[in-house]
Amino acid sequence: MSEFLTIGEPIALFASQDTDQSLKDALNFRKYLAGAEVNVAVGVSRLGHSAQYITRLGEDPFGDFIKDQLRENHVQTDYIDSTPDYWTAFQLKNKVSTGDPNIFYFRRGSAAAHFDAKTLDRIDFSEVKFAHLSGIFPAISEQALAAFRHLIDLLHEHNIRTTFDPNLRPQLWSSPQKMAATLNELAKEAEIILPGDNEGELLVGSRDPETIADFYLNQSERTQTVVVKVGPKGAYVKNKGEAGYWVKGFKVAQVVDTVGAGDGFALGLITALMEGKSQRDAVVRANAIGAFAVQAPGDNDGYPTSEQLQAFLDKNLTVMG
Ligand code: KDG
Repeated sequence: MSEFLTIGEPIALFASQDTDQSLKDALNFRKYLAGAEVNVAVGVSRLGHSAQYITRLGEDPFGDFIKDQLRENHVQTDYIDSTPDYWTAFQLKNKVSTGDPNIFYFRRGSAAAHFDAKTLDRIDFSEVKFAHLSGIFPAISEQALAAFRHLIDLLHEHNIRTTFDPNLRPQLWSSPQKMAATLNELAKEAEIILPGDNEGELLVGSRDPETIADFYLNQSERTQTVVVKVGPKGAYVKNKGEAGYWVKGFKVAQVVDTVGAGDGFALGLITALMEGKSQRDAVVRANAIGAFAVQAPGDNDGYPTSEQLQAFLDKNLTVMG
């Protein structure tokens, strides 16, 4: 039983230690756990909430590594099975002094892409308060997309509040049009949508936060809130039938790696809402965890414990006034 659940593809990440070297030339790598949705599960658990992560692993050293990492991070694994027939995914990431790193995936035909939807029928939803969905899992195969739709039906049946992060990965889709059409249709099923302003261009043809928010609020009865992530500037929030508002981001001394910030944002929002905080405070926490994430080299190693988060908020909210 858990308060939170998510489904995704976990990845063994090899992050280069050689600054500004191409992936071809880099020689030194460190291994981490990655994958957008598993990042969220790890961060939710680090803040003291029970989190269930659903996936399929290969019976291989990466699968074993991921199981160990989940155990170390106290993420529940009741709905993870493994198969000898397909490999667990892995990826390479380079280290850059500015901007976003290059990422190369080895994930086509992975174990998670062969996820068995029957696993979902075993889920105990009785304690689940929130589910987080992202646009990556439905992109990895038709089988994963069908399972994703089945999970959405189950979440609706059990009246579970859902966040949806489009998490664009154009390399996983046959065309940008197919990506936008499928993700916008899936977004209709979520109460809260978390796009980035840079994703707006491909999804709704605009980077303007209000235009993006209005698109999603108008396309579905179910969607009540859109929170558009606008990098270090913070986030633009709009609820159905209300005027939008901004929540300022936090300044960070040094950006080490931007990957994982969006997942940090999602888990900050979700945990705060699960704890009954106001929406504005939840977005403040979302921005804060995004700031933690960009200061660490792995995708989820920078996420804070509750004590670290509180200390950061005490210090920085005073400074911001
Ligand atoms: O959001 C961060 C993730 O993107 C990263 O941890 C792994 O690229 C990844 C993916 O597709 O899940």
